[in-house]
Amino acid sequence: MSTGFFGDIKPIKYEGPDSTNPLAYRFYNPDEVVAGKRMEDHLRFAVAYWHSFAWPGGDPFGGQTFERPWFAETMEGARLKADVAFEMFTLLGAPYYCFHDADVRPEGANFSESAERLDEIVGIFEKKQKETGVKLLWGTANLFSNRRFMAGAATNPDPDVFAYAAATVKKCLDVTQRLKGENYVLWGGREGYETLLNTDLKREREQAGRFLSMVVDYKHRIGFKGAILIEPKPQEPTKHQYDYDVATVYGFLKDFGLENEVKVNIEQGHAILAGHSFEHELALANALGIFGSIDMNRNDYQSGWDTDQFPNNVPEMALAYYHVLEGGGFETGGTNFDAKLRRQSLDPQDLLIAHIGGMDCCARGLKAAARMVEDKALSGPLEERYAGWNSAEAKAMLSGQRKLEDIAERVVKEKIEPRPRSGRQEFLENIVNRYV
Ligand code: XUL
Ligand code: CO
Repeated sequence: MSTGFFGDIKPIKYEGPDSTNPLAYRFYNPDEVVAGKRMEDHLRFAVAYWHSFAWPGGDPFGGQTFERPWFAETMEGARLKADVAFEMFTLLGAPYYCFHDADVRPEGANFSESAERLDEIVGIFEKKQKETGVKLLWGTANLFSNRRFMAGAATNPDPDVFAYAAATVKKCLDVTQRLKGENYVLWGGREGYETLLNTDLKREREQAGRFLSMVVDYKHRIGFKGAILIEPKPQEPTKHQYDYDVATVYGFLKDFGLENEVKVNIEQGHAILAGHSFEHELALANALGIFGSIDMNRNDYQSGWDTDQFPNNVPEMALAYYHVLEGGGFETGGTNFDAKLRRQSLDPQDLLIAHIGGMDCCARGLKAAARMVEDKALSGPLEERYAGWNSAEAKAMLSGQRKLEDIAERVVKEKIEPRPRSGRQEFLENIVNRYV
């Protein structure tokens, strides 16, 4: 039985690029085959429970703007929220969703009560997943909203907080497994510091390493098949976060011997906050062999914080999916809309329209990316640029067969004078623009 929250709306359908219906897909056509795979199977869209159903519309200067019938922090509210959430997943035809423990159940009086409440809601999710076919892309623990985590979770100076965080992650991993979640995400929202004056960096880093090692160990012991993903972010809410960007996370994983165990969930807005582009983070994760999943959204380029807007820039999406495809596409990962409405977008329909626009934009990006891959539009010129390295002598330099003095001798003997070649940036930019 419908909750009536979205009114009399039929499931959103693909109507093609010429449709002017705001409640239809113009580019996302789940069954359309792109580069040998259905679009739905490429993109693996997920709706984020927190932004769409738990966030009240507040900002630093004002509180709740959204009025939702489930906003009272009660179990009754949590059950209604679950009903509406699955209604929306179904209306959109979104194959996946993601959630934190705190998004789906009200906090209990103690750890055990919170856990019991989570179990009850997870029981509801289990039933609804079966009924609707919607699946869990990833589960995660909220280790940043409650005041107990104000000085960090795993990196807290208080070992009781470390313990509470460990118990929480164990619980969340258990329910993620129960719901057949395909990944488990750790975003270290408060794993960082406000000031170095009260922070022992070395100690906190060791704590984070121990914590993650225990999570990986537990995952194997319960036979969780999904991937463990770290989501990098450089700052906000803390002044400095330890999982700064993909490169920093990789160094951390190497240090604790976890580089083959943990991958990354890369978010567009976090990449921008770190002073990178989204495609930089994706390309680097591919190069390091730790690409896992993406949190899709958009940051306002004029404001220096994480605005979590819905994506609407097709050329950017095209380059993002280009790297996803070049890396072989998603395995357990997918496209999670870690995006929220603007706080003036009050209507239930706004939730649908935002996701429709985001999904269409990703679909256009994917299609452009697939054609670029197929035509070797960028990989062709790239191969050509590095072709010099195919010679026997060049290979010998890289494989350790030459010493510095051998190379120096050859430069003199063969009178080597490098001749610079154009990097052809504008030529390549024009190629990309032909595809979008
Ligand atoms: C915060 C953020 C989180 C994570 C999950 O910036 O991206 O929502 O995706 O904890
Ligand atoms: Co995110």
